Amino acid sequence: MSKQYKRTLITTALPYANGPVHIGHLAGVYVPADIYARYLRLNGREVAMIGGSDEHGVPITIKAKKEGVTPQDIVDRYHKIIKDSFEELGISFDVYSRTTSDIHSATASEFFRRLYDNDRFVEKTSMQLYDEKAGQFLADRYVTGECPHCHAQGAYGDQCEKCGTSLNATDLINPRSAITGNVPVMRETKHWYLPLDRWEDDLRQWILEGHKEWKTNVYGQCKSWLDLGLQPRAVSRDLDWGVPVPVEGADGKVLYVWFDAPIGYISNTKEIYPETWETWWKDPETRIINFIGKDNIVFHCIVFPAMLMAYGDGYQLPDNVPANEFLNLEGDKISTSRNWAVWLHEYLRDFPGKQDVLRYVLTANAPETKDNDFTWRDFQTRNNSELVAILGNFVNRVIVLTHKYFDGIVPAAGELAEADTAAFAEVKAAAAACTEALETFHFREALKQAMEIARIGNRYLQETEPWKLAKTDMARVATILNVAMQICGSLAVACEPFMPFMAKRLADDLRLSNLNWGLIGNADIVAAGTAIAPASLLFEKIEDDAIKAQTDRLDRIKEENKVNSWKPAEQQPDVDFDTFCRSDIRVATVTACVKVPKADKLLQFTLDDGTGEPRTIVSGIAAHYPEPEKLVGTQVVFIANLPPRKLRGITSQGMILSAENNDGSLVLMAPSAPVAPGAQVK
Ligand code: B3M
Ligand code: ZN
Repeated sequence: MSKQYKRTLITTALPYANGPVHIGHLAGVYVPADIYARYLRLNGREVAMIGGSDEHGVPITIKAKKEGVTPQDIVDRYHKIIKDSFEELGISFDVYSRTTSDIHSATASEFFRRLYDNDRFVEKTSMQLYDEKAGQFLADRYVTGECPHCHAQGAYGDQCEKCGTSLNATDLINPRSAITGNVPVMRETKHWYLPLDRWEDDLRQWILEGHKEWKTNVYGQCKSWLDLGLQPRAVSRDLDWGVPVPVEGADGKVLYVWFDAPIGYISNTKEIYPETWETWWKDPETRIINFIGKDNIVFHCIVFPAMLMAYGDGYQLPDNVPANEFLNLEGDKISTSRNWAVWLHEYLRDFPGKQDVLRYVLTANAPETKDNDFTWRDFQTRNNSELVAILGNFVNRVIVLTHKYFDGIVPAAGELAEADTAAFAEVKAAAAACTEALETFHFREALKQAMEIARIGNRYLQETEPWKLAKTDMARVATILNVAMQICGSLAVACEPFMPFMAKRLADDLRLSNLNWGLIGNADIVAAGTAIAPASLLFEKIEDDAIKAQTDRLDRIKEENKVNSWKPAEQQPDVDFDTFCRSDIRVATVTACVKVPKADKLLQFTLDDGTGEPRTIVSGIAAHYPEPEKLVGTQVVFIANLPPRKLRGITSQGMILSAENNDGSLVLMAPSAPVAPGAQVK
C-alpha cells in the first residue's frame, strides 16, 4: 500500500439470515476481516468494521415456505444466532445490524429513488419466467437450470455457483421452478434495469488499469466479465418480501436483494455514525476494503461499484476486494441444505472456551488462493502439536521458570549476550514479515510469522538452557528470563489479531496494558519488577473422543443425506410376458437358518417348500439379519427354477428375494398373510 489513508472502512459480506454461519463463512470472510481490523487498531489506525445480516431475498422466503412460517420469523431467529455466535468468536464488528432495519429501507429506497430521478435506469417490460402453480414469477433462487456458460446443472436464476457467472433467469437452459418443480411459462412484467454497459469503460479503467494488485482470482474474474461485455441487470423483482420499489406503479415489486444488500454497508455505517457516516464513504482519505467469498465477486466488483458510480455524490469505490476461495469439509463441499457444515454456534457449544483454536485452524488453513479442506484430524493436530506444543509450551516454560527462580517477579536484564540480541533481531524479522503479509491480505503467512516468534522463543531457551545455569550464574539466568519474557510480550501483541482471547489472557498475566503493534521485538515490553500471574495453560490438548464425536456426527449426516437423495433406480428394459412367466416364484417357510461358517455375508436357509423334501438356499443377506435363528417360522419368497449353484461347498437351490432399501439395507420379501408352503407367486 503506497498511500497512507486516514481511516479504513472494512465491510464483510452480509450473511443471509436463512441459517447459522459455518466454518466456510468464517474462513472466507469474517476471520480474515477481523484479523485485519484488529491489526489496524493495534497500529492506532481508525477503523470501522461493518457487518450485518442480509434479510431479504429468495433464500429467506424459500426457507420460510419450507417451514411454514413467515420470512420475518426466519430472519429474527437466524439474525440472533448469527450475531451472538460472531460475538462469542470475538469478531470485532463495530456494528452488526440487519437489512430489515428502518434505516436500511430508508437508505436503500433513497438510493433507488435518486438513480430513478436521474434517469440511471432503463424501464423495460419483458417476458419473465412464471410458475402457474405457485402463482408467482420466478427469479434468482426460485428457479434452477443448466448454466448457459459452463453447462453445470442446478445454476440459479441470478448466478451459476459453479462458474460464478451472473445470470438472468431467462438465460437458464431447461429452467424449473424451485417451488413446485414445474416447467415455468413466460409472462409479461415490468422491471427497472441498471445498464451496466454504461459504466463498462469506467469499470475497466478502474479495475483493469487501476487495481492490478488485486488477488489474481478477483482480478481474473473481473477481467473475464468485462471481456464478455456487460449487460443491463434488473434491480427489481416481483416478490412480497423486500424493500418496496419506491416509485409510482410498482405495486408488488421490491428491490432485488443484490441491489439492497450492499447498500446495507452504508445503512449500517449510518447506524453507528449518524453524524459522520459520510466521511467513511465519501472522503478520499478513507480506504474501503470489502471482505467477501468468491461467489460474491461480481456483485462487489462490478454491480455495486456501478451503482455507486451511477449515484455519484462522492461515493468512493473499494480499494481492495480480498475474496477467498471456498473451504470444504472432510473432502466435500460445505452445504447448508445438506447440513454438511460445522456450524459456529454448535462449535462454540461443543468446544467452550476454544474460540482461538478455531480461529487459528481456519487461518492456518485459509482458502486464500485455492479451495481448501477442513478436517477434524487436522484441527486436533494443529491444536496439539502447534498451539499446545509450541506456543503454549514456550509461554508456560518462561512463566514457570520465572516463578521458580525469581518468585514470579520479572528479573532485570544485565548486559545482553549475542544470543539475546540475535533473538530480538529474529523476532523483529518475523514481525516485519508478519506485517508485510497482513498489509497484503496474506493471513496464513502472517499467522505463520506470528507463530515463528514462539518457535524463536523455544529455540532461544533450548540454546541458553537457563535451568542449567541456575546452579552457577543467576545473573545470566536473570537476563535470559528477561529476554524470554519480552518474547512472551511480543507474542501477546503479534497473536492478538489471530487469537484475541489467548492474547488478552497472556497480556493480563504479564500485566501488559495498551498493546500496540510497534512493540513486537522490543526489549522493554514487560518491565523488570513486574509481578506476573501464576503459570496456567494457554491451550489444552484436544483428546480423541472429542474429535470422534464430531466425525461420528458427520458420518450420521452422510447417511441421512444418502437416504434423502435416494431415488428409485431407472426402470429396466421391457421383458416379454412369456419370458417373465418362465420364472417360477414360490413361497416357503423357513425351518432353519444359520450363518455359513467363515463367510461374513452368507446365510444358509433350510426351507419347507411344500414338496416334503427340505430345500437349501444360500443367501447373501447375513449383514442385515444378525440373528438368523429368529427367521425360523417366517415365510420367504424365492425363485425355484434357477440352476443349482455351489456356494462355499453348499448347493444352493434357488434365490430368496429381498428389496434394497434407500439406506442400502436388504429386507426379505414375505407374503402379507401366511400361505401354504409351495404356493406360486403370479
Ligand atoms: N448475502 C450472499 C451470500 O451470503 C449475500 C452477501 C451480501 S453482501 C452485500 O453469499
Ligand atoms: Zn456456470
